Amino acid sequence: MRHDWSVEEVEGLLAQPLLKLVADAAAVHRASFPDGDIQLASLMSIKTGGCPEDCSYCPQSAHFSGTGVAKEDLLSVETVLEAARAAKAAGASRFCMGAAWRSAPKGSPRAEEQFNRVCQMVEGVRGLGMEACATLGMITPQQAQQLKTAGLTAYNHNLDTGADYYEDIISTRQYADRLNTIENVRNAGITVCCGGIIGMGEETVHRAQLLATLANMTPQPESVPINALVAVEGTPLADMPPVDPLELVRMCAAARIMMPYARVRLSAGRLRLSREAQTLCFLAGANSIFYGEKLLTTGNNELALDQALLRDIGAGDVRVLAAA
Ligand code: SAM
Ligand code: DTB
Ligand code: SF4
Repeated sequence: MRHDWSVEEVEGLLAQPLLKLVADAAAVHRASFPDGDIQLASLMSIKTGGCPEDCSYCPQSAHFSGTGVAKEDLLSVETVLEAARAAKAAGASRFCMGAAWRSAPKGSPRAEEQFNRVCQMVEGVRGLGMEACATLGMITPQQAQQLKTAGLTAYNHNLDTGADYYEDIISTRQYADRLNTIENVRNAGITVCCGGIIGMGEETVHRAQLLATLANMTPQPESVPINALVAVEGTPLADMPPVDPLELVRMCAAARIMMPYARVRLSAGRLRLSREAQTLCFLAGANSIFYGEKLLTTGNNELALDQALLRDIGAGDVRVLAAA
């Protein structure tokens, strides 16, 4: 495992002939994940819309009107646990909870109640025997510790793109803010889930910067979500052309080669991929998906179709899928 990737080197990796890139990635994948299982992670928006950040890709930002996403309150613990039980019954092993916050609530009695409620959700999900992940925006070292105490398995905080393209996408926070929260998560002993998005108009060099930043972290993130932009009407990126699925294959392959032991998650944008394109991503080293018919506010692949695909390629826990 290396932590000294240069951006030029990663650009070279991404530009390799596709079949060589995929073959190299598949070899790394087989060596570090001999079982070849695919993790099923279920995602739920526990607090939707009205976010003060201006991330250009996001339908939940309060800066963009007309995305069709209304601001809602934090859900109740019971509503979330009901969804977690259903996700478990369908075969998911990880339950991820997302909130449209700039930072996790703190500093007032109402904020404390909300944060404690999230901790109760985490405890409840762990009580079901599932892994629990949360993505709540920026968190302090103390909040990270509280989440750890509640049993949180992983915290998701994406870098989204390369440092040089970041300010083209988000103006309300800086790359350094992201890195700071990731450090707080790491120091609390929670595993790090950190990845990005392609298809936002970035160049290959920005993708290479993102991958180099992730792989050069010590330790590397335990999960790396690779998202393809879901272009939502009303957001500044609404008119971006869809990414070529083969670009996603390249990102998965490079992530796998650079981060041999990470769960590389084929994340948003999977709805647009054929079964064959998804299979190529799995061959290239992706070994986790968001499983469930909704991401946060947009749609995701049908459960029955995912179950059929996993059966047909012989991945996933067939007994769990058969029972679902
Ligand atoms: N507000 C928190 C934050 O930004 O960290 C947590 C929720 S936020 C929706 C989680 C991640 O979802 C973002 O960092 C981004 O990578 C991804 N995301 C959001 N909207 C997306 C879109 N339209 N297409 C692809 N990925 C998206
Ligand atoms: C991640 O990397 N992708 C997920 C999860 N982590 C939180 C979110 C995707 C959101 C897609 C747009 C939506 O449904 O709102
Ligand atoms: Fe808010 Fe997260 Fe959406 Fe950015 S990505 S606007 S921080 S919910």
